[in-house]
Amino acid sequence: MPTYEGSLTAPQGRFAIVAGRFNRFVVESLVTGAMDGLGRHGVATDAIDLVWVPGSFEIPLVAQRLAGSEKYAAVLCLGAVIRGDTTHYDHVCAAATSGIAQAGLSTGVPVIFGILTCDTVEQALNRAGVKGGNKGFDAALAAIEMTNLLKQLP
Ligand code: INI
Repeated sequence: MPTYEGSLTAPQGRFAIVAGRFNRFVVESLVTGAMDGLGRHGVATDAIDLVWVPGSFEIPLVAQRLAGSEKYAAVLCLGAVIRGDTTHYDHVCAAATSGIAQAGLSTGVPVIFGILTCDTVEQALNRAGVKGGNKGFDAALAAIEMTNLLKQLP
């Protein structure tokens, strides 16, 4: 039975990180984790471009532009949406989630969802390197794996 699974060996090409500045103290740790994950798997620092946008809502537009530019093997989207007193959280989460999925589907380039959607700041920090791993690091591995997988598929 032919079975396909992307390796974690650094592929050729450049990687882009699109990071939402909102809750920057959390997102900076995600960016550090993503750089660490890419670097530990053989991606050179000068093969990574970092783009900051105001918040998670703005990530899909830039991710789609970069993914469609034919300059990047994959695009990593990093942000932190933390619930407040209103329904704003739900709208930002919905737009970011569907927009990021759409950016990948419309371009055929892996566009990785590394956005934390949390009820509390503590939950977010725990997923940005404090207790529960680092979702930026995880996003880096997903980007490498998906890039390699798409190259292998018939
Ligand atoms: N953006 C985030 O990335 N995280 C949040 O928690 C957040 N909250 O809660 O408001 C947030 N809002 C800003 C939004 O992403 C846009 O930048 C803004 O609405 C301008 O379009």
